[in-house]
Amino acid sequence: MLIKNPQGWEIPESLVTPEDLVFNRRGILRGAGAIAIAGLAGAASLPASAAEAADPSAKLYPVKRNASFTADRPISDERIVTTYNNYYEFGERKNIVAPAQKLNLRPWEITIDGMVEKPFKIDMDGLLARMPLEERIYRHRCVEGWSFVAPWSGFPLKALVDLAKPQAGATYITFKTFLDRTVSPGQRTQIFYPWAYTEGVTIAEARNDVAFMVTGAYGKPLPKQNGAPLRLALPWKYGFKSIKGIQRITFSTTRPKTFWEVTGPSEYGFWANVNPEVDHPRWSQATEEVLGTGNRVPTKLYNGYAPQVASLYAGIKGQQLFR
Ligand SMILES: Nc1nc2c(c(=O)[nH]1)N[C@H]1C(S)=C(S)[C@@H](COP(=O)(O)O)O[C@H]1N2
Ligand SMILES: [Mo]
Repeated sequence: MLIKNPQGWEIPESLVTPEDLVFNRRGILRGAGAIAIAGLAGAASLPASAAEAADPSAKLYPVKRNASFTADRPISDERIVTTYNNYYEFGERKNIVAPAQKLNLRPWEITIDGMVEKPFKIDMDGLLARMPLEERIYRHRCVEGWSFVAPWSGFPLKALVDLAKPQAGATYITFKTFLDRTVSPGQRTQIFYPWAYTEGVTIAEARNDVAFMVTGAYGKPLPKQNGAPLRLALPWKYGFKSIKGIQRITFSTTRPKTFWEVTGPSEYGFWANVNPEVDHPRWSQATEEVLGTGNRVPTKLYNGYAPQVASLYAGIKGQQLFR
């Protein structure tokens, strides 16, 4: 995100003691146990294919495309979208594909709590079974000034809100990424960040048609580096709102403090709606580089989704909607 970390004591990851090797004798024991259990499971029922063993949702894709969500630009190369990533849990550089593979996608439990009728946990495959899956072509605009177009698979966020049954007074939803220092080098060594990564929306935003939960891409399960097994896509907002690796969804009356708001309050806010006329404090937001094309093109208000979302903000005054 191009934030300069002011801490002089920040040290490169390569110099940090690999504490999982030093302290984690229990980790080694757990590893041995896991192999034994996998052996038993394998004897009982062999998985249909290696892909399904790795991700039991593989058989769900591809899903039917929803023709209401198309883009006025070509879909970006799958190779680009799946190799040029922002995922600070796995490093601050763009190529985090290799470290991200350490993330275990099963079991994956999502906690739904706060102001709901009854808090509950649901495992990823149970959630997938209950949600209406579809494919949408979405634009993505990073606050850093680059963009792409991707075919995401998933379900409308409002379907999840309905499943959660928020109480009448709830106004905000907070999303949190997994927290596991044994898996995430960022959470282990970049300790000045306010982990776990946190994002939020209003329930009105969540109920908008465009707000989408992503579980797949390019007709397949979502790659780990893109936020598997569950991420958000809010394409009218800067990319950092589209939180990856979601494990907790909390309903409240208070507005969450988000990861980037806490990290850089003078540069990043809660709303973060795309607006080419409101500059980032350190660069212009007027144009964007469309990944893979070599072109810079003008950025659009609400990233082109103004007809669907602008009315959400009609009543909001005196607040910084565009950073
Ligand atoms: N948990 C988590 N979610 C995250 C981020 C992150 O660092 N951690 N980066 C955000 C940013 S800045 C962008 S642009 C998008 C990038 O998504 P992509 O890698 O699928 O393109 O993820 C967003 N979601
Ligand atoms: Mo971003």
